[in-house]
Amino acid sequence: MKTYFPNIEKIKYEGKDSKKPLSFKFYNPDEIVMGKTMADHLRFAVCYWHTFKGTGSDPFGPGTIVRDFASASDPMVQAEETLYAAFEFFTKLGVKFWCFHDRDIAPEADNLTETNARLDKIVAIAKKLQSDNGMQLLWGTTNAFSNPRFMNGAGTNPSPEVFAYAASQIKKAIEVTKELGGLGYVFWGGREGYETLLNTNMGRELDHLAMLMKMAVDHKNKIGFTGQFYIEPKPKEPTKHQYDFDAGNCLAFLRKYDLINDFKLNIEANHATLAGHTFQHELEMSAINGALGSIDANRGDEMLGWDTDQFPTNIYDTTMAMYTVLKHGGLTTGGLNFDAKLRRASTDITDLFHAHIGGMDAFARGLKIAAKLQEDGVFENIITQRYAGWDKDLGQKIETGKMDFDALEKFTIENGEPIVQSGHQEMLENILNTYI
Ligand code: XUL
Ligand code: CO
Repeated sequence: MKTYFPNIEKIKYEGKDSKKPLSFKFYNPDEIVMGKTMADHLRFAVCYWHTFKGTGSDPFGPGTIVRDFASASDPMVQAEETLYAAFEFFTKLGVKFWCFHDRDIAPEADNLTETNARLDKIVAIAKKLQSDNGMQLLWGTTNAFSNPRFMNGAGTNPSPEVFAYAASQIKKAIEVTKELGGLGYVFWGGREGYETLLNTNMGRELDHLAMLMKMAVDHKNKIGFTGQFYIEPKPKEPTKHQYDFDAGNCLAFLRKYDLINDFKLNIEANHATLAGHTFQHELEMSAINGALGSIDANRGDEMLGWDTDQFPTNIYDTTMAMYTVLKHGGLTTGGLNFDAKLRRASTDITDLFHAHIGGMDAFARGLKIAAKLQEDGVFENIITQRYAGWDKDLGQKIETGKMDFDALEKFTIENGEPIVQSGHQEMLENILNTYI
């Protein structure tokens, strides 16, 4: 069989003292952390679009990355070769999950019927490759943002004909996700947003988006797809105002349109920072609303205000993210999908391995540090202490709804000035650093 990575053997765990670049220093899949293997905690997934379709193109120039598997002139041959290369990559890297958009794996044809036939052909090969290699689809999705027909949005397009096209694509993408036994399906509102209110009826667009989601839920039930639906928040880019701004915004949308029980969130690190939040904030916001679903593991650049989609390397961030994930019981249907791309000048095929190895090691370290923090109850004990007043007389009366403004005023007049308590932030940061 043809190999696309001939000089690369299966990546092994060698421990932190290994000097071999193509090895894991911290990610040891079978190592038990808090009663579960690292592999089961982290559930790493490779994303198809950046890893196998990324060319390094940017607004200033064309692609720089040339791959053997993408060299065929016939787009369907190219799609097949890319798929074989992808499964060789997954196996050599040692991940169990992958994610894709419909258009990543099979090229569009001249009409939807032909396009769907192409997709079916590739999906049949993918199904066999999944079972031959013990791989699972973490989630599928549709690309309803690249084709110019979607320039004014998909579900939020001013033309119902485009809405219909988007719905047809989503229908098929959910069906192929089901066919591949996908554990989930993601809605990222690619061009669901707007540039100017001079031409936009925001209320009507949001109603339409909700209608599209409702139809998706109905179709899911109709065909018996049992995977989890996710919304992936992002505040801006490509449009100025993306409707799925952040976790809080998505949750409000889901509640308003009575969709809250049908969706969880797929939180992406770089989208969180674009929204002016930390990655951990978005995870925590999702979790406290029962909506922590899956994660797009990447990072932005502190100096740049756009979605740089870099591979995660910051141990502080991976630690805090895993701390929140562990605190809320871990990932169930979801996983850590590397929605991350190589820098434009990282053109070697080995760079793809280095990038993923680095991301996996960064999360493995984050997991271990977070587990230790959790086991030692470092912050939990301090937080419990900080809110101790709420477990006593006054706090309990307020929490259980036994007080009103008159009663609280009476209490305050009788008891005088409250005693302030320090938040001890610097001390806590110092403690955290002793763990990192
Ligand atoms: C875009 C992004 C998407 C989604 C899937 O910023 O993150 O790749 O993850 O459509
Ligand atoms: Co993403």
